[in-house]
Amino acid sequence: MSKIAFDGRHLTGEGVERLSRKLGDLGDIFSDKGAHAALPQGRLVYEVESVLPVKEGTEGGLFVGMTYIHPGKVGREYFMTKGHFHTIRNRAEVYIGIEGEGMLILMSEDRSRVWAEKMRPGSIHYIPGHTAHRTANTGNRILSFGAVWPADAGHDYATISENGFSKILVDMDGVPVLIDKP
Ligand code: PAN
Ligand code: ZN
Repeated sequence: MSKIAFDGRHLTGEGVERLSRKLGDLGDIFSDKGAHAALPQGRLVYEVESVLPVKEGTEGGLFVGMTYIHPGKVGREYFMTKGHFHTIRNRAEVYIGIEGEGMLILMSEDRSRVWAEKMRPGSIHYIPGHTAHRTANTGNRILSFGAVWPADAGHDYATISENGFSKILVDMDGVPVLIDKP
């Protein structure tokens, strides 16, 4: 029997690592700096639970994780993850929508193309290599999804922290729309 399970709310079992990201940790990702500064910096934006059955960097190994993004907005921009490229750029990943509604936002390595896929319970998303990825909660309850990625992929957050994505996802009269970064 598997030692790890998803009980509908959380990953349970041995060796589950947890991290949380609050508004105060995410000052560089939201474009409306004034709106960001006006919100409580301790507010929880998302949590990640992961299971790393092999050592980070193991070629051929896989990691599995769950992400839970709370509903909310910073200005017109939805609560979202930091986003990253994989350090080994050709490493792909799979996301599976579990609960709530959101958008997976993807950007090509040369920044020329940004596109989005709708996430909902049961949706399956293949994130190709060389593609930055982040997720936004566009609904009014928690968005949760599962992820599986290669153990040697690594996370390059710096490139996104410095330049962001070339488009941002904003609420336009209740509809999520990708627009050029202001
Ligand atoms: C996911 C992400 C998770 C949180 O497991 O790490 O959704 O997003 P950030 O890592 O961008 O904060 C994944 O893509 N792993 O590779
Ligand atoms: Zn990833």
